[in-house]
Amino acid sequence: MNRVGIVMGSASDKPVMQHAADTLTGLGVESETRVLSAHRTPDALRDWVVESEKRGVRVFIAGAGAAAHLPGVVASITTRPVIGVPLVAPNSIANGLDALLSIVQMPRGIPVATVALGEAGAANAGILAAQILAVGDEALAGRVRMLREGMAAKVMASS
Ligand code: RP5
Repeated sequence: MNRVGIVMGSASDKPVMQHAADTLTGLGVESETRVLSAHRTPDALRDWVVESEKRGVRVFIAGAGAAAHLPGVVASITTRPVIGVPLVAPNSIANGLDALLSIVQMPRGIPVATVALGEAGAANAGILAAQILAVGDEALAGRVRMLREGMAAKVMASS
């Protein structure tokens, strides 16, 4: 069952958002990915959020650049946790500051957990989604701990 739904505003976002999907795969979490836009395909976006939640999606990851309303709109449709990934659009202002502020400045009552810009943020979104699911899944919690231990071992080996 796909427990995480990943959505992005444009096909041009795919290379960066792939890091979220790959991270989840590495942790043994199945996900599904869609390109849907808050502005260009609002009805299809709503349908996908509602239907994927019914199919078993428990956490959403939404990545967008520029006027990055996608994560906030997803959060307005569902009460599942939504993680927002700011991306650097080709016409970005200040290397993605536009998207970061669009995603982080949600109104009170409709939260989006905002991660860092770009690839690191997309990977962290995958880890954070896994950590949310791991609250009720001890096997997954163990895999997240192993990921941490692997990172620590790499750091120690590099000194
Ligand atoms: C956003 O605008 C997308 O998420 C993308 O990051 C940016 C540019 O999209 P395209 O014009 O390349 O489709 O909606």
